[in-house]
Amino acid sequence: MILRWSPLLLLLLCGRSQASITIFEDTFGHIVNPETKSIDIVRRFTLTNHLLRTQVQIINYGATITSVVTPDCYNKLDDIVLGFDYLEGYRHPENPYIGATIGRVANRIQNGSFTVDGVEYQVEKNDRGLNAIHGGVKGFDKVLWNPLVTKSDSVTMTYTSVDGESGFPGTVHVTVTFTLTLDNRLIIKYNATTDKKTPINLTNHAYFNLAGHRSGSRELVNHVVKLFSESYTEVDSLSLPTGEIRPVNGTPYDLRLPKYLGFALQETQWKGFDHNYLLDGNVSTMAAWVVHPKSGRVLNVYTDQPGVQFYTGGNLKPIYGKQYALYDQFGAFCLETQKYPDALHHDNFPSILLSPDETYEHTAIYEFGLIQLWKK
Ligand SMILES: *[C@@H]1O[C@H](CO)[C@@H](O)[C@H](O)[C@H]1NC(C)=O
Ligand SMILES: *[C@@H]1O[C@H](CO)[C@@H](O)[C@H](O)[C@H]1NC(C)=O
Ligand SMILES: *[C@@H]1O[C@H](CO)[C@@H](O)[C@H](O)[C@H]1NC(C)=O
Ligand SMILES: CC(=O)N[C@H]1CO[C@H](CO)[C@@H](O)[C@@H]1O
Repeated sequence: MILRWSPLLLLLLCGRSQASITIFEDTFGHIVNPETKSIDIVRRFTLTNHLLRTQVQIINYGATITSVVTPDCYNKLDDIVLGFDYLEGYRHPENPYIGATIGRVANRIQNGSFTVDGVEYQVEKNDRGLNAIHGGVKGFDKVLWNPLVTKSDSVTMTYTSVDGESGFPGTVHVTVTFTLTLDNRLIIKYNATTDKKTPINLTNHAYFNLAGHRSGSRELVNHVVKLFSESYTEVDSLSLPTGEIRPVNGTPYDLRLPKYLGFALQETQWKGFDHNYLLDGNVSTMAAWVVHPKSGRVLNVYTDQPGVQFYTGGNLKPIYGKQYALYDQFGAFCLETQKYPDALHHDNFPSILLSPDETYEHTAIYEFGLIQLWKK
């Protein structure tokens, strides 16, 4: 009998240990603790799916996804998320939240002001001095989280945001668990509790380019996108929701059938996408499907949240990322699962207020796959 070299044979030879997920921990950088002045290690966790050759890296600064390496149809590995090689890149004030966990409130709060039970709160207006965005100047993306390897396939990060941080009421305990499964799903589970009523809705800001992080807009336009959504929340010229929920039908934002992103972007007259799409909030049904036909890479997104922000990187300014790759406008896309933006000012949007007797829970699943070129 002639033994042919096949993945199955490799699996048999290498034994059961290869059909597993492992976690490796190392040092990504150092940071001076602002209170104690002691030096804290920024830890990096590498989750590897040995069977499907996928590797996800997460650091505890900002509970940030720094790298996602997956094979293409030709078995060539590439990193498909934007990021930086060093901590300085993530700490830079102009880092556009690359890969980070966003909180307390993802997206914009108009004027940075809101009312909870008759009390008015003013939070930092860090969006052009007009609105609050992504939790303030020092949001959850700019703090060191407490990491814990809970299982052989999961890393959990916790953070306590004290009462009054960035102007928000209540001490909030937040937990984010990243799990890589054998079938190549990166599952992100968030939960949070508070001791005073406060707005909460968290997300992750990974920027994907399935052709590889250095491929830029040249390849972004070759992605094909399908969003399982019939409607979106309309925004004004400052990207603030008007409160209107519009059907996608007849608009450039209709992605109910697969569409080449280049064509879709052209239909928006190159204003691009930065829109919140309404979902049914069922974690077992697909929310988004993105394919890069040349490499064969596929990204499927699932969530229990009522919305997903589809962003095509229109505001990306030229910056150098990993391995001196130049990231530029329309060089990547984000699919941020979330409650609707500026929900605090729109009674018709699902509430984002969390009470002390409740637990905020949110699941987002990013599933990495390949298109099936040949049917068996
Ligand atoms: C925000 O400020 C503008 C200008 O002061 C005002 O017209 C608008 O009503 C404010 N919006 C909210 C939601 O407070
Ligand atoms: C929140 O997440 C942590 C870590 O996964 C878990 O221990 C805890 O039970 C969760 N709480 C709830 C209410 O789900
Ligand atoms: C969610 O979707 C699954 C699969 O389509 C379906 O079986 C289930 O009934 C749905 N759940 C709800 C609450 O609609
Ligand atoms: C629309 C929605 O689900 N809003 C939720 C925001 O978070 C709080 C706490 O989990 C929930 O009670 C709200 O229902």
